Amino acid sequence: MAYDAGKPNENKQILIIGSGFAGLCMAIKLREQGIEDFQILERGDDVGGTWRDNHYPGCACDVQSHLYSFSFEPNPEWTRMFARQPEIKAYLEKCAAKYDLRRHIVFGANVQNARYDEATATWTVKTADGRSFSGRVLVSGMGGLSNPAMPNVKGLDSFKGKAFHSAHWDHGYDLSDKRVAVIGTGASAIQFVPQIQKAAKRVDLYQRTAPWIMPKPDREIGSRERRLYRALPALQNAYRTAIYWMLESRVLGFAVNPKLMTMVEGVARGHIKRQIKDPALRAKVTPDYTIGCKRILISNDYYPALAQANVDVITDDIVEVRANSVVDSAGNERVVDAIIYGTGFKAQDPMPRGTVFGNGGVDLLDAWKTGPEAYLGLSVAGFPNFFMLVGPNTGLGHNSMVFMIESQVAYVMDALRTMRKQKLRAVDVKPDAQVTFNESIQGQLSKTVWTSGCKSWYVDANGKNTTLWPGFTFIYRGKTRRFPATAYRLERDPATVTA
Ligand code: N01
Repeated sequence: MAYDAGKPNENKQILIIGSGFAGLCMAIKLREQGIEDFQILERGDDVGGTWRDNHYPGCACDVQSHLYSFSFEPNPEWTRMFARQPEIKAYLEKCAAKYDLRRHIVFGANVQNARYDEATATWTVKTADGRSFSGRVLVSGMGGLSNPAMPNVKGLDSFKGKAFHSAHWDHGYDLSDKRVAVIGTGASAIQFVPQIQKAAKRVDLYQRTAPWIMPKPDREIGSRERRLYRALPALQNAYRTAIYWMLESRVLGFAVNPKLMTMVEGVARGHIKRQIKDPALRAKVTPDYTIGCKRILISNDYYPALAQANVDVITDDIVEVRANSVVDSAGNERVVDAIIYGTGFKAQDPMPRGTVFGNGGVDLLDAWKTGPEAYLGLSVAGFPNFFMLVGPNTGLGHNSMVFMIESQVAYVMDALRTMRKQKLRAVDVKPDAQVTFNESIQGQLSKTVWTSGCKSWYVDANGKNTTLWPGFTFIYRGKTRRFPATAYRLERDPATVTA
């Protein structure tokens, strides 16, 4: 049967994995085109993706909310320039309600694996509870940062106190008067450390690499301004556009002329100097790599929190965790009640082995011998009708991911239109199109600040950047505006082929 966008069907034509920004955007655009025969498989019990899972104290967006929201669904009610997690989660819930998406979502559907069957051109998805779903087209909206990473430290399991990852925050655990070890100083940790510092008796902050941190241009959005946005949507849109171009201009430093980053570094150094008086602490938190190589963080309360008497920044490596303590490479053993892992996500391993199987039962990881890669970050040769939203090399270090997601969803929509019009049952990107595309972006990436010599989750163990888009997002938008059928192997539906 050819893909038919018009007719609702008992057997779902499209399966979407995940109901975060990506999965919801896909579903909204399908419904806008009158396509109802899709199902969203969601492992959690609510929508929101990363904004449902990450609810640690202080969790907020580090992209301005006017831009970190759907272009077609502006929210005049944001109460801050950089909205906090509860507001972003509420925004996504509101979108799900407005577009009546919940009836399409199967909650508690934790995808174990997805297999493509060439004979029937069908994807079959199995969930952890033994259920099975099938569809012609599979869209992954799983995101690159959904599986928490734990450090590889001796004795981790022997710890008898309280321990949790920032993505699994236990709000039931009262940190008052507790001695807490925090491992990691990335985007998540710099948001929760100032919050827990106020309550905890001690915070031992284990910093492996100091992050570069810029002042956060955050402010409240008062009721008058919100009224204005409600009355004049064009005004909010103009603001959004201005933010977009302001953030986009950062590509000039990141990817066009990394020497420009020296100016930015000056601002970050000034931020340290203004907020930390102690020279020893200043030295500890000053990074020794080019700014921008790792994600630039923004905060106004992190450095002041580190300067408090109950915080100790420890730069010696952790060598062992014992039943009630953490031991560092200088031989210090510090007794703690709790360990909080701010150790990030498995960004280099977005789809673990055994998850996605394409033509001939090939595991996606076997197709990815030199690390994750896809044509436009969306399609992988040998994996027909499979589209990845927020796939390889489409992450950003400088602008809003929602912009990339909308570009990708537009591409998938055009792919579906092409399948319907041309009566295709399968589209499979040609290997040479994938190779040419990836050679081109790897060439561009080799000249960027992200490969200037630091260790970050952007690059894998071999120094290959498999996560970031190498330049301007409007270029990506241009490339994804149309589904390029000539780059794909097209399979006509046998039912429509006449003798
Ligand atoms: O994780 P990270 P995150 N011993 O990978 C350290 C997004 N995000 O959860 O730098 C000691 O950045 C590790 O050290 P090092 C955003 O895209 C967005 O904070 O590798 N330390 C690092 O300091 C972000 O980039 C928002 O040397 C160890 C930290 O753990 C991404 O999520 C908010 C260690 C991990 O930092 C991930 O952020 C929050 C060890 N063995 C997050 N192992 C927004 O506002 C690891 N580390 C949109």
